[in-house]
Amino acid sequence: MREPALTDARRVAQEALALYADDPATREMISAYDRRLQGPLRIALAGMVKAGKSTLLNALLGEALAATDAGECTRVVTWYRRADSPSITLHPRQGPPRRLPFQRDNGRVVLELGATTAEEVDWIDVGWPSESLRSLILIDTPGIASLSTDVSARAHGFLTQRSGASAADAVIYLMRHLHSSDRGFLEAFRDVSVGASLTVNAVAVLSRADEVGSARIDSLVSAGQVARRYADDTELRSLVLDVVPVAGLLAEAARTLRETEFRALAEIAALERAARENLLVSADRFAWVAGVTSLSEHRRRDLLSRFGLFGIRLSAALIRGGANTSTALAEGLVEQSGLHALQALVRDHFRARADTLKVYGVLPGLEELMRERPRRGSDILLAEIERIFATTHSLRELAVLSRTRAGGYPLPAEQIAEAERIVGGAGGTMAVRVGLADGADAPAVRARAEELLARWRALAESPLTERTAVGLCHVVIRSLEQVAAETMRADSPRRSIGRLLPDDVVLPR
Ligand SMILES: Nc1nc2c(ncn2[C@@H]2O[C@H](COP(=O)(O)OP(=O)(O)OP(=O)(O)O)[C@@H](O)[C@H]2O)c(=O)[nH]1
Ligand SMILES: [Mg+2]
Repeated sequence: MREPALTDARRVAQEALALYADDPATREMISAYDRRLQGPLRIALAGMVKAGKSTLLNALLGEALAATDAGECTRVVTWYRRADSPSITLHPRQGPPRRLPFQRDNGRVVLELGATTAEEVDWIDVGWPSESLRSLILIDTPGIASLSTDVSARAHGFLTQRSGASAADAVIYLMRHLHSSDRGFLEAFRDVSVGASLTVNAVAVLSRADEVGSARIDSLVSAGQVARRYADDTELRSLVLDVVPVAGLLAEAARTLRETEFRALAEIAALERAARENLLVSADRFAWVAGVTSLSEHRRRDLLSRFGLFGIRLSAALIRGGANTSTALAEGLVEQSGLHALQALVRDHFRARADTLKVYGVLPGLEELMRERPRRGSDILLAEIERIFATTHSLRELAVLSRTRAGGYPLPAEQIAEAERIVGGAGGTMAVRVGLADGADAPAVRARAEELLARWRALAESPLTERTAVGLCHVVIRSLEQVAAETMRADSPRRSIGRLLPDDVVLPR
């Protein structure tokens, strides 16, 4: 099922191209918007310096491609998109784009900027033959240190650009602790995203989660508690849809685990308990103490940089618990890293709404462009954009969701929570929308939808309901009607009922 608004938005773009046929500069901008509508969803990874963005990008890709730590290329906005063969293009701030030579160092792409400095680069486009990029473009951004530095300002500028044709459709925001700069950044992003505020395209990651509990084996449990506290924080709730803890380093190492690494970790796991615990007391000790294993200091340091002390401890525990192949260990580590939870958020909140998010991002940009350059016929297209926003249900759902998160409706908390779920705030499957377990059968979902419909219709008609809340009720009612109609179509009990929105893309795994 295609999102009808996407077809409408593409038609507006085509008509705008015809309208500005004699103005190449405007046409180029409109074409860029049209490419954004046609292309895969663009997800940017953002956050402060060294939050773990590039590491997490690699974990999502399943390949250690993006450079981490030092180097000029960590200071440039870099796009990773699918291509049949590797190609890297540098887009300078001034002058035409040019192909870049590159080398791989231990898998990672090392870009050779030559005489060009990061400051002179607008962005870098990496085309890579990766299946994980079939449905997504991942955008790595430089760390935001303080807005006074040029690099930070550029990362900030990229992420908060006003409905630009090259903007991201959604953001994964990494934070190690909730810092005031994080709030400032998220607010800026919310304020500029697509005309109205749009919290619904941002999720937060409590990153480097293994470090929360000083690499103790229960670190991720502590990180989970911190993330839940953040997720309930009223201010943060209005900025991001959810907060999940992720140990990106662990996920990256697990998804690129080598057989030799598995054997080294298995050797550590097989040590007698006292010797093992003694070796794993601290990273320094692990690197320095010789003679306990057959591993050279160099190999031990390699393991530390790939897995972290926590990753080594956890691997030993998993191997001792029965993960006796590299595949089993990799699966166990990915599960523990929190990557799956993040992938589920990306699936439910971003991919399931990919078309809607693109339209929500692009139309205000086209609108602004035509308002700045009015000519005969542009008012008709502007009216069409207004009509699309007013009548497209999925766009209205996003607007409602963003407003409920910001506390914008005069209704009790339980009703707000229910409304959020019904418009897709907890994910797009119909069972989840009506508050049942994912996978519930069609008759149960229909019965529950009918029950909720009766309740929300009564609320909409009650003289006690405030006017602003009535608007919310109508959107909720329409969503429930769609759920009920869809369950009618799913007449066979074996046919699973899916999402209200398209979901034909494969998650990076
Ligand atoms: N322990 C631990 N270290 C991590 C994790 N993720 C990243 N790191 C380390 O943190 C450092 C920075 O990681 P990057 O992925 O380069 O961080 P970044 O946010 O891309 O950094 P900039 O682009 O320079 O802002 C590296 O040394 C990583 O190995 C993690 O989950 N756990
Ligand atoms: Mg980086």
